[in-house]
Amino acid sequence: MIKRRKEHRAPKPVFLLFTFKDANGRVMLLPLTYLIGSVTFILGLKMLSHPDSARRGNLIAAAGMILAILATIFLYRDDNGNALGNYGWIFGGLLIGSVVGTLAAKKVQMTAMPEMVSLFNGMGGACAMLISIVEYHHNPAPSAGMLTVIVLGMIIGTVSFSGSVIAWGKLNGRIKDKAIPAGQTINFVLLLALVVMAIALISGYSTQPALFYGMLAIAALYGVLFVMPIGGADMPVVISLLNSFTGVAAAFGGFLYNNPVMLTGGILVGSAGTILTILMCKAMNRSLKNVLIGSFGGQQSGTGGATKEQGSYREISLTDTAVLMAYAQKVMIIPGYGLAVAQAQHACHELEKILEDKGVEVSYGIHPVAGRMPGHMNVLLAEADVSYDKLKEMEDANEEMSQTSVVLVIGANDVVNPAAKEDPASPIYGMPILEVEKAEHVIVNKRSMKPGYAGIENDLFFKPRTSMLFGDAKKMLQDLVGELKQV
Ligand code: TAP
Repeated sequence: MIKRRKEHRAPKPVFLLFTFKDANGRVMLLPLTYLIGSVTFILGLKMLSHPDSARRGNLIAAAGMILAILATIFLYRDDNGNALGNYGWIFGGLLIGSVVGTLAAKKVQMTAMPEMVSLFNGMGGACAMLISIVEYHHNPAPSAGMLTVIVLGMIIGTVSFSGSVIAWGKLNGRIKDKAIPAGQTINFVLLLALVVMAIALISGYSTQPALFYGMLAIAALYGVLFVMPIGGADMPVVISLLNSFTGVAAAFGGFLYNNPVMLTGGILVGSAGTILTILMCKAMNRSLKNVLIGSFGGQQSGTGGATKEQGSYREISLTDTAVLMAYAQKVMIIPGYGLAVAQAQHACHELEKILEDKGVEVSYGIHPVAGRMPGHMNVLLAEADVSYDKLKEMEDANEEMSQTSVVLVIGANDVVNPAAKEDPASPIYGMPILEVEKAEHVIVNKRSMKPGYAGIENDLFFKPRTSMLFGDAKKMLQDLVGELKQV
């Protein structure tokens, strides 16, 4: 039987929750573990910003969270001194969640990581939604402040849940991009309805539960319609935005339960997600305003084929590539999604080492949205032990481009497409790119002339300094290393 709390305690100011002694001067362990949880979460987040420390940071933050969860389960006491109880339900849920999460994370391919992140993020939104529903029913006469927190947590959590599920479906191809006729107007009307209904409920104008559940349904619909038309190169922005929504919704949960670790975690996820959203917007040249009203370029993702007559392209052999690189002074490697698909990161590191043995200076030009998730290329190359110092951010890489003898583009397409600078009609126009065409020689490795994620053809392949080296990235790199051993 699930025990229910009959009465809700009045919310206390959050800063009081870190008080470590009770009225009798006894040390209270629970706030102490919350402080440890919060500190480890902040430390972990900080460590995630560098590939060398990221794995450790993740483990430290996870350990702190486990401590906070276990402490809540065993040390929490309500105002009447009662423990949480319901241990069967709690540990049943924990067990199922842990098994499903562990299996999913172990099984997932690197290329499917964004989908999984999106789905897990949606689960966070669903939790925030459920917390709000439960607390709505546990509080027969909530104050306006508490109702505001419940309603906001419910709306934001629900939008994040339904939006993330749609994003997950779109990333794995189950749901196609769909333009919604008058979508912006519909979204605006839905938002307006949510605001009016929230005011009616919070002000006490109406106390009907139907109003609460009506808002929940509208928020779910808004999440679907908000993400549905977004496609192509704009997807990462939406995912990080939904991530920040989940963080904010969780922070509202922290307010409800006077739980500082939930509040800290929620605020950190919310603010980190917002910062990432802004950075992504900048990297993809989308304004945040457009993101918020669900009005993106909405390009078809990876479905189109080359349509415009471009003229001819030049092919280069593996042997010529090896010679060109062996005698180059400076080589810059531009990794893209294809490198991840081919799992060619180790072969790429081999190429770097053999070139350096021949006295060639090697670096990597990293575009912020290369691949399919933020930091994708950094993670991939770190996995192959490529030194972090060799990775150049886009701006620095572009500065060096004109002094680079050979640029080797491996499985990258959109992030080196000059249409972003040159063609105002292009859907990716305005997106900053790696300006590889400024290098002395550009060699592009991919399997065919097919477009990349944005579904548009690439003028770079037809430029006079560009040569195409067709083939799977891993096989090409292994063969190239073999050739270089002969040079
Ligand atoms: P893409 O533009 O997607 O191009 C990847 C290229 O790799 C394709 O043209 C493909 O051509 C080639 N390829 C695939 N498998 C290969 C293999 N085994 N060996 C060699 N080449 C292979 O990638 P990008 O330049 O990295 O750009 C990323 C795109 O994804 C951007 O549009 C970005 O906005 C979008 N996006 C990014 C993110 C984040 S946060 N990074 C998330 C979602 C979407 P072939 O088929 O001819 O081989």
